[in-house]
Amino acid sequence: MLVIADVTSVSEDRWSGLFDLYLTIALIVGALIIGWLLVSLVRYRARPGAPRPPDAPLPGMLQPERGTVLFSWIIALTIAAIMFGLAFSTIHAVDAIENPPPNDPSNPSIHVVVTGFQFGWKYNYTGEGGVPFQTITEWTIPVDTVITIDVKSQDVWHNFAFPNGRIRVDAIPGETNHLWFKATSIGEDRNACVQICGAGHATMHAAMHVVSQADFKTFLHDSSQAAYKTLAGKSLVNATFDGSAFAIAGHAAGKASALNVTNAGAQPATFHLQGSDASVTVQPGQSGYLYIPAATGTQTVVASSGATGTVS
Ligand SMILES: [Cu+2]
Repeated sequence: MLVIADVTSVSEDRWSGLFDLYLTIALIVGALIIGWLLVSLVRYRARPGAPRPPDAPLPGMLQPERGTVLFSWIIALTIAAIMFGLAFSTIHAVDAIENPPPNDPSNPSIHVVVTGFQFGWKYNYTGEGGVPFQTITEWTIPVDTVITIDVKSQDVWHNFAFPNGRIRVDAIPGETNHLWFKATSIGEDRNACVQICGAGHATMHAAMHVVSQADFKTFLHDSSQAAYKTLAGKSLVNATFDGSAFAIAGHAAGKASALNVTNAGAQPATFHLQGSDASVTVQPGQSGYLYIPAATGTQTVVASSGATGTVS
């Protein structure tokens, strides 16, 4: 059975509050206009033999002035005040949509880059040890986690949306738009393109799987291992850490590489590439991967003991 995941974009009441505000104003204005129209239709209808109203305009004649200028000013200023109020609350809501809450242990977050193309969506993740991997027309996210996304397009204008989360954001070539949201229950949802973008627009769907945080860890691990396996087939660099010194064999000049680190020491050790957040922790007797991006010159890998090795 398909369970639709609950999605919170910003604080739900903020969104809903804005929606209710616009709906209420629209209903009041609509009722006034349609009501006045109906009253006028009945009250001022043409009656056989009735005299012509004295101020009825004749062809070629300017509309005679009715009422007072003050009344027009009151109407105009009221409308302006309402528009200012709406603009103010909308700008605040848009700010909240674009700025995610700070990432801390009590409020974990992940980052995904979403790219629209004719006709589908690509989802770019950063995996374990910093390795990039991609899923197409479907993606997986953890529940109760802030998902920050960058939205891009590789060809024409698209619009990334999921109606259940009341979320949509333009995907524009050459630009990056930002968005964050949180799924609050495990289940499925569907992303769609809501900007007509060509012959295949109607098929531009993607499945969104909201899974438990443990299942997401497994997904991230399996996807990272698969990405390293592919990368290792093209460029593999081996390294051994004996607890104090760090030796790296092979080189990776100018191409992205999988660095396979073996921990020959007696303690668990963590390795990271200088200048990057990505790291890998390797238990004694085990090995793990660290991603080395394509770069020219020398790159330094630092072990938690402080020992360094260089990849050139
Ligand atoms: Cu599209």
